[in-house]
Parts: sequence; C-alpha cells; structure tokens
Amino acid sequence: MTASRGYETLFHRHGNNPILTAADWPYPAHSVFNAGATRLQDGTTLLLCRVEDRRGHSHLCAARSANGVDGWVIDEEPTLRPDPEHYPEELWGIEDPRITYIDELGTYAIAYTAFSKGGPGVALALTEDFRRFQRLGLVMQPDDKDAALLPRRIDGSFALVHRPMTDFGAHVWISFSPDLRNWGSHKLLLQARKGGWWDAKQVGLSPPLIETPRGWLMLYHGIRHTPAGCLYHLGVALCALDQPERCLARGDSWIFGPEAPYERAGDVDNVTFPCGSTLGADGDTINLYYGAADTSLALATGSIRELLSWLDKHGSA
Ligand code: BMA
Repeated sequence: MTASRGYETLFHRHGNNPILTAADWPYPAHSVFNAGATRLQDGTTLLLCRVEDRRGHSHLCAARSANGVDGWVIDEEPTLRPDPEHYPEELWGIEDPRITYIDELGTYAIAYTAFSKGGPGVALALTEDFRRFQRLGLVMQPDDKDAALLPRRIDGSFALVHRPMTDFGAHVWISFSPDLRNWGSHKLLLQARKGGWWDAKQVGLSPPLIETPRGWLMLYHGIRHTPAGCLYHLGVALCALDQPERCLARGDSWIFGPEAPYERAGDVDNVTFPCGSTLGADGDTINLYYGAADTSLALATGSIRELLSWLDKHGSA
C-alpha cells in the first residue's frame, strides 16, 4: 500500500491516464468524460462515454477494449443520441450514464441524465448489445441526477439510487418499482453533511452500487463549495444488502480526489467524477473509470477488501 501525504492510497491511478480524450474520437468532439462501464460477456470492457460537442450538448458513445486500458475501438458515430422529438426531456443532451446488468431481464439498463428546459432528470434505457436501445423515458422528474439501478430486485422491487434536488438539499435517495416505469416508496439513503465537511454541499452516487458479502459498497461524490468553485471528492459507504437505505458505515474522510494535472485543470477544474466500474477477474479489484476535469477519461484501481477494512477503521453508521 502506498501513502499520499500520510494517507492510505485506496485508488491507484493508471500510468496511461488519461486513457481516452476527444483527440481519440473518430468524429468531431469537444470533450469525453463521465463514462458508464461494464464487462460484456466475452470479457470486453465497454465504456459508454459522455461526449460533449461544441454546442455544449452531450450524447453517448461506446468504446470497447479487450483489457479495459488501451486498444479502444470507438463507435464511428454517436451510439445513443438525444431524441428530443420523441423525448423532449433530452432537448439539451444526455449525460453521465450508469450501467447495470439486470440478471432477471438478461439486459443492460442505463440510467442517464436527460437535460432540458426543466433541468436535469433521470431517464432509463435498456439494451442487450449497446447498438439498439429501448427507451423507458424520464423516470424521475427534474431536478434529479446521479442515478443507477441495482442489479436485482430488493424485496420484490427494482431499486433505483438517485439524487433529487430539494429545498432540503442534495441527498441520495432510493426508490422502488415493480416494472421500472412506476416508482415509489422513496427513502433517504445518504445525506450531505453540514458545515465544514468535504461532502457538506451535495452528495451523489458515483458508479452503481457494488455488491459484497458484507453489503452494497457505495462510492459517492461529495461536493464542498469554496471561494474558487466546487471541489469534487470521492467517499465510501456500506449499505445493508436487504435494505440498501440502511447505512452500515460511512467513511469520515474522502478517499480520492483531484490531484493529477489532468484532474486539476480542464473545462471544469478540480473534478474527479466516476460513473462506472468493472470488477477484476480476482473478484476484488475495482477498475474505476472517472471523468477528469470534465475533459477526459481516466482509470484508477482499488480493492474491495481494502475499502472494507478502511471503512472498519474510519467509518461509522
Ligand atoms: C455534476 C455533473 C457532472 C459534472 C460535474 C462537474 O453536477 O453535471 O456531469 O462532471 O457536475 O462539473
């Protein structure tokens, strides 16, 4: 284990970072960041990247790689474009996809931010191959984002983690549905802290929850307002398997944040924003894909075992 300024390093940056930038794109693109991630059945890593054009609008584009690090094969054209004619909530683009494989349906579900006049909302789409998509439309009205489905039902219902914005703040909630279309039984899952904390202004889910024998491991971003703008850091919590709204442990300190030059400076400085992860063949390694400074895509690896034992020392319920 290496140390950084005396702290344990729980996520290790890949030497190839940033692993994908707009310069790699086969068509005009301004920036490439905040990708959803999954492992396809043949072992290929698929990243569904948020690509922003010069209008300031985003669409999603798939990049595939055998090792999840390099040799990316990028779709020649946008993979999923906004469709404002049929889905007016996508007028200004679609952003920040998070991918979950739903065993029961034998399909991937993508939760993404649909951005329009009402603000950002949460939309769902299903796909088997990342070539054809079935949209389910907007499932959480604006202002709501940072959403991902759980891979299986909890007590008979599908579950969606998301981050509605209310007068009471920007906290993480979980909602339940019998059919992925009708959502209810909303419960507060993780609250932003107050005052001087690193996650006092807002919190939101980062990649989809990761199932471990001890609970759902939650990597989340916390935001602190500073005179120079917002600071985005990553934190970790553990939620009960049968009742994810029950927090078993939440770490006190942040565990990963902007340090490298490509994270410090870009379109939005000081942002590390993961939307996806894949699990290594050892069942322990987390390959975390994150947007760096809203400009490029980077990779860091961590260990479930190390995160859990760090939480044992630095977490409280
Ligand atoms: C969040 C989201 C992300 C973005 C981040 C930093 O609110 O909109 O897409 O990466 O802000 O700008």
